[in-house]
Amino acid sequence: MRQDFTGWRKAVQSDMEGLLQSHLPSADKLPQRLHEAMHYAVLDGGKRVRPLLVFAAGELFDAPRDAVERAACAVEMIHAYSLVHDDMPCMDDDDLRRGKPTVHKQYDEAMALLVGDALQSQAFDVLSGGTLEASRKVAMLSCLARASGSQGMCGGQAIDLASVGIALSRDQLEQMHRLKTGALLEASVMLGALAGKSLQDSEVSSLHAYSAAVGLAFQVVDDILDTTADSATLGKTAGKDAANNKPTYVSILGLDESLALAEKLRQDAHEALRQFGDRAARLGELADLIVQRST
Ligand code: GRG
Repeated sequence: MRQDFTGWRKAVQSDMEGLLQSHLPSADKLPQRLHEAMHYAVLDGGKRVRPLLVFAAGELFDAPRDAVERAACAVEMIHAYSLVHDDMPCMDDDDLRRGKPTVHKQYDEAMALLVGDALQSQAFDVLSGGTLEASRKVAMLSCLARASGSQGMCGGQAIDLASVGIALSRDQLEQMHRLKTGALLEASVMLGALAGKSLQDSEVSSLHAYSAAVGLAFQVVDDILDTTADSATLGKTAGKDAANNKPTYVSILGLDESLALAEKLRQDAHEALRQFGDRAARLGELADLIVQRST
């Protein structure tokens, strides 16, 4: 019988802790302080949304377990690196992440820089391992590289940094978020799929439409939570966007329209999965989770 969604989600989240630990260099290996700080950044925290997307897409396309696990760890390492760098004084300058002091607060700035750099390299090393055929691995490596680089997450971050105090249009805001947050969420779906059986063009299109909807929904909800939730619930500083004079969906559309947009995107995500039928139920449930989350 199919496992219920909450049981499945908790099992993946719990498995991820051991998997990430096993794919990180041991904390007692030289240089111990760097390895310890990498563990601090990655383990014991986070919702693991990106790994959940990898696992759900992997299930849909019958991907081998080891390849799915490697992809899930790789994408989470890239995500953790982005959070460490984003929190640094040269970017968002934050003290709290995942309910703990940020890496540059717990260690120091130089260590935070190195932790991010090393996690990025580690992600690609993990993804290049395993027994999947080489052509598939290359496709997955390329997918993750593009999503993380200047035409994906880093590019979105550059636009974000340049937009402080500037009145962005809704389209400009959307473009920034599609790169900054959406690209890695989309890569999570595509990595799970690429690890499995060959994809037809129509399946690729549906997965892109699904990922685009959940990627944007994730950010709209992030903006909503930034204004409606407190720091203790979020595990990060709430209200930062307004304090930093950053454009958000709530500042452009208002709260009610932002909530309606998140719901519309949730429905778009389900619509995009239609051709897969019940086999894509997990991805549908993840779209619900992303929109209905409270942290
Ligand atoms: C520094 C290269 C570089 C990129 C930073 C993703 C990012 C780009 C910055 C994070 C800043 C931020 C708060 C973005 C909003 C959306 C987001 C990615 C939130 C954090 O992701 P969650 O909610 O975090 O999945 P957890 O801790 O649950 O993994």
